[in-house]
Amino acid sequence: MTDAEKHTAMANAIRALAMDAVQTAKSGHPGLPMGAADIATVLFTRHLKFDPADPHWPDRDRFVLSAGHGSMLLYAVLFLLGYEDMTIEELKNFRQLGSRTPGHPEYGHASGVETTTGPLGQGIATAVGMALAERAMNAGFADEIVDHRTYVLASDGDLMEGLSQEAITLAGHLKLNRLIVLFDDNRITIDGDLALTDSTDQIARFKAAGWRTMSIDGHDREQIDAALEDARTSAQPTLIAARTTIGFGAPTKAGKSSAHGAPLGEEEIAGARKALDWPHEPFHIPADILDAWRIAGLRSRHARKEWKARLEALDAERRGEFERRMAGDLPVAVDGVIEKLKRDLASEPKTMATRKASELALERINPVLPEAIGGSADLTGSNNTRSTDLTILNAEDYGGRFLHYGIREHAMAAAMNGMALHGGLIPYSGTFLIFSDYCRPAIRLAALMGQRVIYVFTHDSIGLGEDGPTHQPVEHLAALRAIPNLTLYRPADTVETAECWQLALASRDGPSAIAPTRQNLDQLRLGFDEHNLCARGAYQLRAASVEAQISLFASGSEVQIAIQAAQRLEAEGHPARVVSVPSFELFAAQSASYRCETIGSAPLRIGIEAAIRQGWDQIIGDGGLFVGMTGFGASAPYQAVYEHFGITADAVVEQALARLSALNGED
Ligand SMILES: Cc1ncc(C[n+]2csc(CCOP(=O)(O)OP(=O)(O)O)c2C)c(N)n1
Repeated sequence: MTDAEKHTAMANAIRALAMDAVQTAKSGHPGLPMGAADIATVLFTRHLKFDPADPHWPDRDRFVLSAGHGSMLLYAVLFLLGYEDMTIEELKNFRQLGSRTPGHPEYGHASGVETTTGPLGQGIATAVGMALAERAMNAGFADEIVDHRTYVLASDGDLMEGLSQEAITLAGHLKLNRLIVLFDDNRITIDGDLALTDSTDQIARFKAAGWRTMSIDGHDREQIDAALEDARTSAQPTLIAARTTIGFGAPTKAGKSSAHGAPLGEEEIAGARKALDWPHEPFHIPADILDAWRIAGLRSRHARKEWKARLEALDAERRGEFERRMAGDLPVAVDGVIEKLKRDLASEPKTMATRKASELALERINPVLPEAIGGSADLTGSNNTRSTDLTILNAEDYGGRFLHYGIREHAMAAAMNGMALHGGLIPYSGTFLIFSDYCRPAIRLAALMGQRVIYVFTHDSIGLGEDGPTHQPVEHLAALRAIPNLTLYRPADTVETAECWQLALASRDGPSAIAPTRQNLDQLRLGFDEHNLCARGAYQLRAASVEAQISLFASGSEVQIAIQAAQRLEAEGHPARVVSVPSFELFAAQSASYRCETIGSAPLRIGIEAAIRQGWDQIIGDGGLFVGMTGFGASAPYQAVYEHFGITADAVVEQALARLSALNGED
């Protein structure tokens, strides 16, 4: 076999596995794997650095299939290269329950799947975070330990999504020259020819964002090889626009949208087998072709062994630090600084906005947590996410630890996913809570992938005041609470804020969102308690003098309203207790007995939160009284807005008394 014939056979192995797996599953996307098979073959057999025997090797190159619908491309390649957990059985079980081969690649299902993709645009933006993490870790540990690249395969759909614009401009600005995007330039989307919907000159677009660009024939192995070689020497991130034919080899469907997302059908597959000169049975790869792939899978074994020797040669402290960070273990000092902060706050209580309290916590945390990379989407001074010790991370200094993401909330959230997935870093960053909507698809993926990403969503309610209803979140707390595996914190004061930070950092298996206020709040927790009371999600902050008639539940800035209301109700002869609820999710995870005890048995339960009621019924019940928002806010100084919407201690007392009378059958 000539080299050219060998390449073609290896690429055809991908094509055959993809069309057969999709046909067997009776669903899936054969078009992209068949079209991009030549690109993948050259990339994985000649350029990508990885070792199937050690899929988590920290210095491996990362490969992100941004066009996640083409998952069979990745699964086929992983099988062919010899990743142990990607067996031929898994390919036969494509898209079946419990398989390692779900419809779209899902992080944690099979080794070699670096991130979950499927929502177009997410992969390329996540990869920006991976490429950034590589540079940040390189700045700390040098070339001998951290020296790899991030490759992306992106489709027309990826590049049409708005998120990709945020991502490519961020990568260009940061000069992430180890990011290489292979664009599967097939000019077909589901609805038909790309000309239906888009006229963008992608080369000009990427150039304008500071990328190096190339255009090649995506079926010419020499051109693919040369472009990838060239990209390695670039001082900028690289776009390789590779013109391909979707469904390459399919006799009537190649080049058409009909190849995109449905089984080709028996007849078409038979025709493709002929056209590709692939006479083999479904799922059968001839030994010589499989051997060629397996040999390619061994390509970087030596490099990995050399890397391991270099790691072992490091002094014990440095090596230990690298291994600790990659394992995601926190330094022991973190708990100590939080405890010290709580002691300081007990001896000198502070009235301040919880966004400021968050900064206070970061001032203590960041010096002992070198893996924390902070940031903000152009609201640094408002989000209070930059502690004084953090220098700027930019193209001139990847060793900085604070990133100005610009007004790119969505890419910020996606890049944080990439950093967390890369390992060695704990990304946190801020914007206004209202703009969590702009981050939401990436937050959802962080939750789905179980990544430790921390969002600081300040300006958490109508309490932000004058900016008005466009900036005042009302449904956002409920919307974030609806995302499984995301923990939302709404701390009530300085002490709770410190505790919420401690919990967010310790949460290794999922993202956290902290929602601090713009406005000042009194410190409510005055004594020192070594326990993290927020860890239980809700706890009694104020007891009633005798058996409570009323239980008041509140989060964040409304806890102080609850306390004032409880004091007045007590004064009027109605014993009232207050429960602070910093996190619904953590409370829901407590034992039934703790939840029962915390909810209590007072005949009247009142929830207070400057947001919509949704979600509160699980605490206050259907018959509970809710003091909050039912619509959008208003622009005015915050005290006036609270007054206007009736979220005050007076209003709570008035409603409580009215409800008590009704409960007691009085008029
Ligand atoms: C955010 C998002 N919107 C819509 C979809 C559904 N979808 C899957 S693939 C695709 C577009 C297909 O075109 P292209 O990206 O060029 O892929 P190709 O046809 O080349 O495989 C769409 C709209 C999606 N996966 N993600």
